[in-house]
Amino acid sequence: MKNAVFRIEGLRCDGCASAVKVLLDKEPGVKAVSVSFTSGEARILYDPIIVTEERLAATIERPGYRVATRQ
Ligand SMILES: [Cu+2]
Repeated sequence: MKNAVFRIEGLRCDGCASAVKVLLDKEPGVKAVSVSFTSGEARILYDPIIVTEERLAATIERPGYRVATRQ
């Protein structure tokens, strides 16, 4: 299991953060997600054998948000 922290640009409210969380929760291999509008961060616990960090970033960016940094 791996932990990723993504800094997201474009979240405008708690609803945006919730929408990103719903998308990430649907991704196979994702075990736990928290997305904070206040910090602009997504914290994701995932299985790197099932899903890649690149794919998670693409999922966040699909509705138009931008992943600024990953760690
Ligand atoms: Cu919003």
